[in-house]
Amino acid sequence: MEPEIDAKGKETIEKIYGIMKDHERFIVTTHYNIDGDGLGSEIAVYLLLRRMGKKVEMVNQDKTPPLYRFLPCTRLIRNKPSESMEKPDVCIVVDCGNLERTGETAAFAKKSRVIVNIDHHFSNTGFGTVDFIGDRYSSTGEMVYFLAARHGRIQKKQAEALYASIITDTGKFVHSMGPCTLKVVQKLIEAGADTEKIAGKIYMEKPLKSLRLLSLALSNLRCEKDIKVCWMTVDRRMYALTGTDSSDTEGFVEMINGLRESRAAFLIKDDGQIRVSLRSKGGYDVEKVARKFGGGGHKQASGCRFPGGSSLIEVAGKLLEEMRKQNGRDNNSK
Ligand SMILES: [Mn+2]
Repeated sequence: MEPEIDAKGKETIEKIYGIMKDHERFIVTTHYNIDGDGLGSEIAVYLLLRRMGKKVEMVNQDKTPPLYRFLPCTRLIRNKPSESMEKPDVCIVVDCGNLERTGETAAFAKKSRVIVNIDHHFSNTGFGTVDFIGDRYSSTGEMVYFLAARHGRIQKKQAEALYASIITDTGKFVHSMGPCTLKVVQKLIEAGADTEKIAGKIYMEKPLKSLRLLSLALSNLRCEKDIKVCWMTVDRRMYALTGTDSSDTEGFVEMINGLRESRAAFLIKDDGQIRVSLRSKGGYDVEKVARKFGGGGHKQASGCRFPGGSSLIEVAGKLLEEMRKQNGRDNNSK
């Protein structure tokens, strides 16, 4: 059974594929704070353009997190385009709700003649010349699958990049599962994706120091029983004591959201910059909470930032206040 896409999606894929055929020089990019979905989607689009014989560069503001460096072609990613690519014909932006999410790469995107925006964030601003936006998809990777499949058989490397997109953006197939997510996964496996290798690289190679960091963070785990929100903080002292950085907090917030006592959870990280990751089991809309503070994401997984130097307890207080309001609204509407 072929995974199906709605008529509008099909039409958009045709338009994007046409743009790819009709132009020569491309930049592909994703958001800062790179995650598995953004990166996997970016690599799959890059490989597609290469197969089509196009000139293409991957350009990201942020460095690829070490965790994902096993994915194909990550060594080719640049932090700015080469001179000849500063004004590309087309910039393809994946997994970004708005163009600002690409950080410094936005300047090059703006110099391109055409911007193609492929994304599954509900709040996407439609910043592209062509927009393929669909919040029924688990991940941007799932959307890119349809574009890649338009060209013919999916390559093994593309399949592996896209599998990394889907497994990470669904929290290992726990949330955000769309109506054809598993059909797409089936196609990726048929194309040769080594699912055990990918899951193993992403989830089974945690360094010991990250558990030492977790043990420090857990010492200040708090549970707001009245609204069923659990949260904790990781500060600079903890990073220094364990020789870790924010990439070692992978999985922490999911872990506390997994508590029976929580309907939603957040983690506040302070390494000079203050970043918050929020997760929900569905009862809270954490995208709304993050958006209130200039961030965004999805209903069940989102993030935002606060000015460096803010008190972490005050940050928690602000987040909890928003969540209390939401909890109150839900109770009133019942
Ligand atoms: Mn995504």
